[in-house]
Amino acid sequence: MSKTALITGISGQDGAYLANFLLKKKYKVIGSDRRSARSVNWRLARLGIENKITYEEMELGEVYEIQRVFKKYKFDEVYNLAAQSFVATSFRSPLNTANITALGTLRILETIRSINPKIKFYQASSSEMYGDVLKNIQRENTPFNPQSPYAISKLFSHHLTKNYRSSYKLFAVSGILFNHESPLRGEEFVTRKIIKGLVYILKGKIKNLELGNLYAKRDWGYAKEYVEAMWLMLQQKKPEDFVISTGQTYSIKDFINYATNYLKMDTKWVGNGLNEKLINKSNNKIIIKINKKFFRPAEVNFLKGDYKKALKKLSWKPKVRLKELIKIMIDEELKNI
Ligand code: G4F
Repeated sequence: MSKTALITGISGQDGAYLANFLLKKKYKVIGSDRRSARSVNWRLARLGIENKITYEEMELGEVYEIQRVFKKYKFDEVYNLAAQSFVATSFRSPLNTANITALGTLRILETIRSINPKIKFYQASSSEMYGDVLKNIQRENTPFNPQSPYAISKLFSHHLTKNYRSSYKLFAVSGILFNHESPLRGEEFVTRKIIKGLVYILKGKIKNLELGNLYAKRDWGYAKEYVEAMWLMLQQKKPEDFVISTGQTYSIKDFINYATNYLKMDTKWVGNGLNEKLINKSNNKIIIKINKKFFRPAEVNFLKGDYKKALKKLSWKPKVRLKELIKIMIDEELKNI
């Protein structure tokens, strides 16, 4: 018999890829979102699956809405991908971030515990929880040191998932996913902002792009591959948490250099600090400049994850590395301009 899965945050990048993956495995997919996001299904449309999903409006701030949805269907698996997921916004909206990204998880876990404790639960934990890192490669047992209301909310949900697993014997797991990108990434995140910006500059649609800290380093993988790891975690005999990453780290500046290289833009960096700029060598025009409004009150400077446990127990490993990921994102951006 086919399984039924609930994906919260269905309209986001991971929600779309996971829905596509589960549909291929013959799951019945129920996708939920908060009201305002419901019409934003361009990602599902891009994957050609917008008519294959059953949509439910479910505000994670409202426990009655969650209970209503859980009473209506018999879920085998629940993937909690919904969150206020933009780190910068969490500094401006800490209460909303905590209510959705932290307490939303508590509302779901309480619902599972009271309505059907057999449901398998996946929590989208984040490498942001490592924050100001205490080890130069981060694993499942590396201590956390979160640096934003977003990361603190994710850490609450991470510990809560563990706690419900040990206290109530739920099959509840967290995937600690490092940054994962794709052509379906929101335009506010740095990778898509850079790719879209450079393509628009090349096509003469905009003059230049403004960014914040160019020296933060991230472990960037391909989102389409990462959703398979989420599913694999729920197919194990024993519920356990896993790091999902590439094991490689690059700065925002490296990312820009690879992208301009692939786009065959002849550029050079000049100046430093807030005056650093990327110049088009052929006409001396500014392509990228720094705007301090994109700096965060506290930054996560370095992330690099060790996916060895996932390789050993899930037989999962990343295939797409950064240069290939940039190529995928640029090719799709050029196609859809
Ligand atoms: O692309 P970002 O906004 O992603 P961030 O903050 O690493 O978070 C993402 O990955 C996490 C996984 O580790 C997720 F949990 C989270 O939900 C989200 O998906 O920023 C990446 C880096 C930061 O250091 C930021 O300061 O890029 C730097 N940056 C520099 N200029 C910028 C910009 N980030 C954005 N968004 N916009 C800029 O103009």
